[in-house]
Amino acid sequence: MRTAKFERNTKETKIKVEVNLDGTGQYKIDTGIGFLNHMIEQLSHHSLIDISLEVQGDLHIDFHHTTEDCAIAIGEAIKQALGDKKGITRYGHAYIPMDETLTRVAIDLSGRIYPVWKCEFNRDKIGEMDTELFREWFFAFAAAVGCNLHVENLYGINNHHIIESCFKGLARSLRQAVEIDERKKDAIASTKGVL
Ligand SMILES: [Mn+2]
Repeated sequence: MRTAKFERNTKETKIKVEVNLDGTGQYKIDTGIGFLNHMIEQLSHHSLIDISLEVQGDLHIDFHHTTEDCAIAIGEAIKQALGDKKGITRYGHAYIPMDETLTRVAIDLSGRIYPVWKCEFNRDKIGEMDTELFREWFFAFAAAVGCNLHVENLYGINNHHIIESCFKGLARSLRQAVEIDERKKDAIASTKGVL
């Protein structure tokens, strides 16, 4: 089993996270932000990566530090669990419809950091969560994992659907990308020999 535990403590947030890449999508998520919990639960459920996440953040200031630091911690844990990345499929992509909304996500676990974010919201908040923070979450996640991550909402009306389809798209993309390729399980998926 490819697992990792990661702890991150700053004056802004205290975070404990555990992941199992070879899980079944079991989760226990407590960020202190209801809507963010809902999104990270989607990530676990649809990626089949078990995630346990406990966060004490400075929510009395705003949700920024907690949102960004959660993404850093989950990303770090996934990177650790991937180890030398031997045998992984490396690439993944997904088109996720949610009623009127369609979102495309593509990922390359290349070790290089390049987030592309093409999503717009026409509401400032979903639940208590500021919509501008989702971009921060995806950028921080891509940087921590070390990946190219392209997220584009192709069309959509409902802001809850738009962002939920982004998290589900990341989940399904990750599920493919971290999967061990049985035909190449002892090799690194790069002609360079390193990821
Ligand atoms: Mn929902």
